Amino acid sequence: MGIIKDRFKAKADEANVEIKAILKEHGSKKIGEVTLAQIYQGMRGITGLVTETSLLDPQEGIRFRGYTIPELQEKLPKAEGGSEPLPEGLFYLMLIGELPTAADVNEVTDILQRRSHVPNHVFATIDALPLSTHPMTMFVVGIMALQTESCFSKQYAKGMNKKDYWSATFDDSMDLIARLPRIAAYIYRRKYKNNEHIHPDGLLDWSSNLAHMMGYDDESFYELMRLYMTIHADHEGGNVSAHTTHLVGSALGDAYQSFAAGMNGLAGPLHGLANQEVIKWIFEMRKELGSDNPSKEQIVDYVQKTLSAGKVVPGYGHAVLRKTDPRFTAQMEFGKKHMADDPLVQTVWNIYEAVPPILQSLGKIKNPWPNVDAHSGALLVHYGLVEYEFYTVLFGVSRALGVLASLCWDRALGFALERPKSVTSELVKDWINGK
Ligand code: FAM
Repeated sequence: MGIIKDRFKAKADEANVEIKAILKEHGSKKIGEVTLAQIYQGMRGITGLVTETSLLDPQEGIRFRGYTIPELQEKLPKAEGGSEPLPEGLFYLMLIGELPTAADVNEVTDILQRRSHVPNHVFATIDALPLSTHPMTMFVVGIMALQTESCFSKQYAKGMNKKDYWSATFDDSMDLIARLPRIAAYIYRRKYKNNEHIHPDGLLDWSSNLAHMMGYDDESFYELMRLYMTIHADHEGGNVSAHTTHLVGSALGDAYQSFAAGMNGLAGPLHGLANQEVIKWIFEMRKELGSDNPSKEQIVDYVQKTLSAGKVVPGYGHAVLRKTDPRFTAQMEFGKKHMADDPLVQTVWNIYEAVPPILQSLGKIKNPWPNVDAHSGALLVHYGLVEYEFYTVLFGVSRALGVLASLCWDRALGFALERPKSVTSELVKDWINGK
């Protein structure tokens, strides 16, 4: 791991000098105002974090270290014969801040292969849960059971010097990323495939190995997994899973504790669980309408019914985006290339035509367009991965790449305990009355 760890340290040392100078010279520069509405309504638009790995523009969508998803698809190294980026390359880019060579990506793949051993007590802990347990609960329990392996916590207990926090966090993060596919596949095979497990294949890249251990060895499914693991990896620092990981890490929680907390955030229906909710909603729609490929008129009626029942249309809207999510577009391109005649994928495209005008007509929805979750399930179902309660686990495996690269940066930049101020409505009233 030496080369990549040394490169990261060199980049972090440079950044520390630069940021120290910025704060010395401009630390008191005001960058925004806060209104009462913002502190009562989810802090929308309040800039309060620094996250180096990616930046989200409301109109343009996500850029990872300045690169859009199409640019990543063009510039990141690919597997032999593949056309989708290897997410190991995106992890390198987010961590180091430079595009990786093919050799760099192979180095990351090798490191993850070598560090992927999962102690048996982790599987025994997952096995202690009832089979009916939600896969995300099994996933978080598995991550916490792995916490016994944390270098950071062991070294902190021995009196680790704060200048070494980054190094222990780097080691834990690489170990955790390496181990997640094994844990995810174990959960999938235990819950859905009679507990029949498949050994990892040491010749496969990180995403393909996950697919292989789940029991999916189709080359185009490998390609889907590479794309899936790339586009879900990061979405700047304020989304619930990234922010939670960062927050718990700011108290010097180790990578396992921090990421487990972030995954509980991802399990929320308004965040990562939406990817299962989308497919559940479409399956319910198809069942009620008695059709595998409902017409646009039928879809419009069903959307109205969903809204009248006081429910959200899953996969649509976003707290920051104000246009179609480029992660949706990347998936639509994949669908057109690999499964244009799939009726479920066509239904996703018909929903994309029907829903935005309806949401726009409500007047209250700031973003009527699809987000990443609106398309992901239909692609997985095409390959037979129909167990939609598992989908957020796949989202979580991918999100580890971004939030753990960020956690390494948090420790390397010596970020302090995060502690924003809260107020009471009594105090708010005093402000309003000029007291
Ligand atoms: N369907 C119905 N109502 C919606 C809606 C949707 N897709 N999106 C927003 N609204 C409502 C929202 O509930 C709120 O209603 P009330 O004023 O009655 O409470 C109103 O429109 C204003 O909301 P907003 O300001 O436009 O959106 P928010 O920033 O509050 O919320 C989301 C953003 C993502 C939570 C919201 O769009 C939503 O619930 N979408 C459906 C769930 C979903 O797809 N989540 C996944 C998001 C994805 F990016 C991810 O994290 N994986």
